[in-house]
Amino acid sequence: MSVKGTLKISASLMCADLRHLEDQLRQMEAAGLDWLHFDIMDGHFVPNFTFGPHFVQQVNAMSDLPCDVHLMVEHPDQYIPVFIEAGADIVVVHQEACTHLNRTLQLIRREGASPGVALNPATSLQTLDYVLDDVDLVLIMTVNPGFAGQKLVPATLDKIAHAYERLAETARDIDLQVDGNVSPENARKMCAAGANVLVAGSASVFRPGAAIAEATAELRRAAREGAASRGG
Ligand code: S6P
Ligand code: MG
Repeated sequence: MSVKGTLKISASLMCADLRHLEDQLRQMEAAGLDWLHFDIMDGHFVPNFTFGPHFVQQVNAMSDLPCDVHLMVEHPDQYIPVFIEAGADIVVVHQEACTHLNRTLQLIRREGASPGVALNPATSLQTLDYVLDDVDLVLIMTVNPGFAGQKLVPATLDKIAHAYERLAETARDIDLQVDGNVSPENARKMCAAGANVLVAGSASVFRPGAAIAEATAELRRAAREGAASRGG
């Protein structure tokens, strides 16, 4: 069995109420959220801008939760050291943004973080065949990256199941992460398909009008039901 079994929920800070960041972080910790998810966008790889390393460093100083940094940028090699210096524990790069993916993943490891690779909805899983020795995490994007609050791309549910089968053939333990419209309803299907790390944003933990603790508990329940239906 080679998808890391443990369910983890990574809270997408892009969807948090940043006017009250310290309070939001305390609520995330109290809710038992596992990781903090930082969406880094450069206005080139995706048509949007978000955070830089200074923000990661500030948040890292305020919380002990692991920092899961999702780099949606061109030329990621230029920025990996500075994000790791800022406190990134996990660095995920896009296959589509890396000319020399193997070299980039090794750079992340050498700089002291856990490497992950992200695939856009339309990117084939075949690319995984050549990098599974170099990653601790595979991220299947379930929306096209760039924005929160989008609809799930339906074909990605089968893709999660196929990725799970592929990871199960390997000797290494690798997390299978999903990102985009991870509502409780979708999380049930995603975990049934084999996902074990959920990025939680406006469809769940930061749903307008819902408390972080209750929304997290609801998401976790749905995820566990999904995993149980698979026998996981
Ligand atoms: C999207 C980004 C995501 C979003 C997250 C938002 O480009 O990578 O991490 O922040 O998906 O969640 P939701 O529930 O609004 O789709
Ligand atoms: Mg993300």
